[in-house]
Amino acid sequence: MIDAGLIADHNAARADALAEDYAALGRQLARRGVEIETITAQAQGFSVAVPTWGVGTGGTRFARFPGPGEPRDIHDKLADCAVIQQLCRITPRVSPHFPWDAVGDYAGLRAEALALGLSFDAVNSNTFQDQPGQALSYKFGSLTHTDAAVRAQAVAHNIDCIGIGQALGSRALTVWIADGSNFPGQSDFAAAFDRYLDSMAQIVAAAPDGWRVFIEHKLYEPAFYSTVIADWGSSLMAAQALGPKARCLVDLGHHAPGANIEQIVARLRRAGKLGGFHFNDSKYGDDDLDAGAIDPFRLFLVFNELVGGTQDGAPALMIDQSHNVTDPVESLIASAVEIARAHAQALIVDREGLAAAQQSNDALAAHGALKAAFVTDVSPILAEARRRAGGAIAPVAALRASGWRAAAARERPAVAPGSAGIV
Ligand code: LRH
Ligand code: MN
Repeated sequence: MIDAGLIADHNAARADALAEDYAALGRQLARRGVEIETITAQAQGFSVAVPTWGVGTGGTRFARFPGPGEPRDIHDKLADCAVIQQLCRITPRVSPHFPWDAVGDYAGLRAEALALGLSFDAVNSNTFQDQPGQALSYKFGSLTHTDAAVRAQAVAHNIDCIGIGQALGSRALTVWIADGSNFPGQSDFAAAFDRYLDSMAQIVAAAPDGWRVFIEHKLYEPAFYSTVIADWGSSLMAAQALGPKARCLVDLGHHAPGANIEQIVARLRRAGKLGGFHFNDSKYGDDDLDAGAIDPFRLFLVFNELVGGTQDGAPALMIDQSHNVTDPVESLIASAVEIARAHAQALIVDREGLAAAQQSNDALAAHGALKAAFVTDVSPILAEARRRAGGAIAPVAALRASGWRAAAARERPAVAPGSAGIV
């Protein structure tokens, strides 16, 4: 962990400037009828989960270039997640992936996380890779494979993940499958979807009351002609067929360029099926770039659909990124802050003004109501919320000043370059 004294000194050096900026923003918002303390309190209550697979350097199919102090296992990953939470105070939950994070003692892992100030969000299954010693291959699919024995193997793995999740105190399972085809004619679309529903019905039935099973759609990759759960329509059809525990998870990078994701969010909410998010950013495909790095306005528009209105059960907010060229811990801190920024900006939208302009078809005024919130620099609110929660006013600067990465590098053996893939 970072030395608490260092964070205190770091904040002390920045407290006056923050107080000045906070007061100025408070006056600006007051002129717009917004009470800054109300927004800061909501910003303090905001949180987003970090992915265990995101604290190590990520890669592509071409290569992965590990950095210094790479986490060796789930224990190192939890330690890294604890540092992110210590500095930004909005990431108290971790989303694990199995079998990447498999251990022998899950009660012990839960206690270890608790001691670090962390708990577990949705667990993720993995039937998109073959594990050493696995009986049947997922080369041609998993939950939708034409061979019932392969489907049964994949269902069993997901049910195992639910068991692990229960031991960890999680209340949700995220199911993303790579199932699809690379050639027209290779797959019977209807039959594959029916096999999906049959397999998922067994998984949903195994989930305890109060649990959610998230269906994560993705347009393509690794299948490059068709994907069984390719879009929100397929996901919603499945979630509606599978009952109340089944919900749709929106990974921002899983759509065609130009897709109107905020409208997809509005539709899933209206259907009462918006289960959660994997936040990241992208310019072309499933690039898994840092949230808000490419299109922060789109991220804001997604939160604009989340703030206000109702749906039973708030969606699970999680990050899913691959950090190929940055320090993963720095990127996760910066991304969590950008996601909190989009949330805070959505909170200050003049909802009455927006509704009136929409009703009177005053397009410019309606757009202006959103833009006015988006262009407001809410950084003082986010920093003040962090400071009040015991975090760092400038978390990435504090991390760098602490020398934490160098210390991790001294403790953890260097990882040889050479392997490819996202983790
Ligand atoms: C698939 C995905 C899924 C995870 C994986 C690491 O692209 O978004 O959520 O299982 O990335
Ligand atoms: Mn994802």
